[in-house]
Amino acid sequence: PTAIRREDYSPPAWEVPQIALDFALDPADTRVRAALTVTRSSPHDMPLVLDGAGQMPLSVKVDGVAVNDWRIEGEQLVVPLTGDHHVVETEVSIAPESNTQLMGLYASGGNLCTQCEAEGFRRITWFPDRPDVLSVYRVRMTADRRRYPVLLANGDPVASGENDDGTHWAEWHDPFPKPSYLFALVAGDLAVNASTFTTMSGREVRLGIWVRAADLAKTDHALHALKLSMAWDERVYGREYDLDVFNIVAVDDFNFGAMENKGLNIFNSRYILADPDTATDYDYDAVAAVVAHEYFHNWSGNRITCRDWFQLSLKEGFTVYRDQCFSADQGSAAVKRIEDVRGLRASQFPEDSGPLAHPVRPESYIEISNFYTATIYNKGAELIRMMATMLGPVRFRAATDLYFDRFDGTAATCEDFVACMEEAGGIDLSQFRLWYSQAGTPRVSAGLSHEPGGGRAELRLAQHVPATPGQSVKQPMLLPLKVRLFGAETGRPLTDERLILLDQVAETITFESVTERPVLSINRGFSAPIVVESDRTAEDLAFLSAHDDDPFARYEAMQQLMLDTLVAGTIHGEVKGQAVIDAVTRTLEAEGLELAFLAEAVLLPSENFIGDQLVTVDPDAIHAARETLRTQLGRALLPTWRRLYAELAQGRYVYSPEAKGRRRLRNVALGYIAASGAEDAAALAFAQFEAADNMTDRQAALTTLVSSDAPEREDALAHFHARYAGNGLVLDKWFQTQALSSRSDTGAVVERLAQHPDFTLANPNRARALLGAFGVNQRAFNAADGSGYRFLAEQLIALDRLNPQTAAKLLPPLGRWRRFDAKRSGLMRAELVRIVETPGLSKDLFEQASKSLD
Ligand code: HT7
Ligand code: ZN
Repeated sequence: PTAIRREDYSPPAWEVPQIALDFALDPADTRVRAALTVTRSSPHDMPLVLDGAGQMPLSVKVDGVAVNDWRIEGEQLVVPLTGDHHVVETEVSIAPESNTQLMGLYASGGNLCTQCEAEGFRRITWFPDRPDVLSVYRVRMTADRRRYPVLLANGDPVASGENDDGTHWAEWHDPFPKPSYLFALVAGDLAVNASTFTTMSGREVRLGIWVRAADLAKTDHALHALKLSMAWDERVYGREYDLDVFNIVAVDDFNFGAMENKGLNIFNSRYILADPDTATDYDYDAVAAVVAHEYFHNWSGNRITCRDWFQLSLKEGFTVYRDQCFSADQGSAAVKRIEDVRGLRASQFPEDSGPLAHPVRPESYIEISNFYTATIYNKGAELIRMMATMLGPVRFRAATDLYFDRFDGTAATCEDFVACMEEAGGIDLSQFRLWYSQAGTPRVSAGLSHEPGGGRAELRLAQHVPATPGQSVKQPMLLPLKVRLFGAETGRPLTDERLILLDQVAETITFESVTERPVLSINRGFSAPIVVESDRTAEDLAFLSAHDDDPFARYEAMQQLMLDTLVAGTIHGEVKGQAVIDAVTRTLEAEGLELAFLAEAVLLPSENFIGDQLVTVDPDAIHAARETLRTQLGRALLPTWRRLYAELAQGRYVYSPEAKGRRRLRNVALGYIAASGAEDAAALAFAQFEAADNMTDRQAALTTLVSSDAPEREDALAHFHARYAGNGLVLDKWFQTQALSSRSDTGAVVERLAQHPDFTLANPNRARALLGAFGVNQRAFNAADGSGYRFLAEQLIALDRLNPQTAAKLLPPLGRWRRFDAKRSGLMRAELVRIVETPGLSKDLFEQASKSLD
């Protein structure tokens, strides 16, 4: 397969200002007729080149006349044209029911739906399937009336009617020019949760969330989140919704979380459906965040789209930043920041230090679907956040206003966005642009010295950006670091918070009038997505975990203390946990901290994150060290955990920030009671499992039991499976919880689960629940005999035949081979070679596996 390179971009030779699509929908044979109004974009003599995906045109007409001088080149249809304006018509036949890739038009749960980003539209009809060709769409659908009573497409409905042959039809029109990746249609038997929203200029928008009738009661939370999002975007960014209707459809088979198609968002049902019995607090939050994310794309993505796919972070990074801020405004901003940073460290940092590292604006790709990554999304969001930090809220808003006004209706670039930040923000971002082009997580070393007599403190900072594939030499970056000093004796702040813009390889910052020994609080709020290596002692970290006024920095100090303890324990085989025990004790006793914050603060870093700190990952030693510290914490604080467990019990389920915090801390307490080895732990967990009136508590109890040897384990799993038979989203939890178990037999259990009648590779959620969770279970996946590697490789090869995108997304755990001992490395590489050499492999999986071998 060949690579596409950013530097080869050239504007489209032909524009398509309008397209009329006519679908005769049928699962086995859908006829698609497309009429493209095409315009030569500049003086040239190039033919019209349309993208397809192997389908044969049944007919081609130019200006109403059938032609036969067209040709197929590779996967493209080439049509010679003489004038500057023509209407080109094509007809194709496609079979949605056999579309297992879930790209283009496909069937899910008896309904028909589309997924076009990034390059799915070419699987529907011939078209210049690139994001910088913007067209006004008119869509007509005809389908069996009984089987597909609901017909939806982008934009506003224009007309509908019935035919004599049992079919009916509907026509939709979207007045906003859009790229083909935002096209969508849905035909199905669906029920709607309908409502309205009045925009800031007083227009009434009809809202609809469409699901199968049995799920209707689970859509209120999503609908509420949609209204909150619409109001938030008006208030915070001045952005108003622009069509008369906004529809969301939930489907069970979906390659991603959701899709922002103009006026017709299509969602993975896991990000729409929520009720207390089936969705955890985490699920509720995720539903709201994804609903907001897709809604916000209406401006950051749809009104202003991307010139080419190298600019993907223009819409994704900015939209993630917007959804993170939205979620922060709904509850605890501190806890949200902690969760986001934890996610970044779990998914983006490993990507940035592994074989698949790439810049936020990549230079080349083989398969664009492989670039919907944590780097594009989450690191991209951190870039926006750093610019917002440097500009401050007023200038940042002026800069986004400028961006939205200047580029509305166009396909823009990351550079366009940064230029607006620069212009309206009045700052020079030349060096900051390196964040878009240089991959790798910068590392900053920080050393603080103090002259006790002179009252001056010096902070020595040095930065280093590690080499990444294709980028061996790096330049120093512009790093916005929020810093503050605290007095070691008094616990009081000695300075204001300072924003240091580190732009050199090394720099010394001076603080005057520092009257007592200072302790350094750095990268407060995680102001830059970097790794900080400081000379702070365990006492300093414990001190900050008790006194820092920035909640993130306080959490961070505790995490660092735990991490240092666990790394030392892994290396030396002995875990000296007293400092952590003392710090956790003080944190739990501190006044005025939110319960959800406490729950985050006292959780140990994950085994993977500990592994990321080590030159060679020893999964068994890491597991042992972490379990030991968990046990020490459990035992030392057992009375506290028991008190919290009792005190935090609540009456009937409510979903509120306060109630969520209580549940979260109570379930952390349950985990520590179990870790202590208390004899009643399994009984306590099982009682909670049985009595729970909500999924958060039920799943937390199940998680505790699934990692234990208690006889209640099997009972709970059987109960859970029986209770939720037929509920796919909850069965995913059943598979996932077992794949994440810390028991030593997890590898064998997962292999057995892959043979379970409820397991299928055809549903991406199910595949991710088992294989994705297993891949992040560091100890189980990295079994010394290589059985985990072999199992994953076999599953991915099988999955690739059905759904290459999903297979490719699950490959990264095999790419960590450089981090392990020689035996494990060899076994992992052997599986990667096996994958690469598989005949008929997709370019998706080929790209991921071959890059992982380099
Ligand atoms: N913009 C959407 C991306 C997406 C996608 C990408 C590849 C394959 C399938 C997909 N489904 C949706 C989602 C988002 O970021 O909002
Ligand atoms: Zn997005």
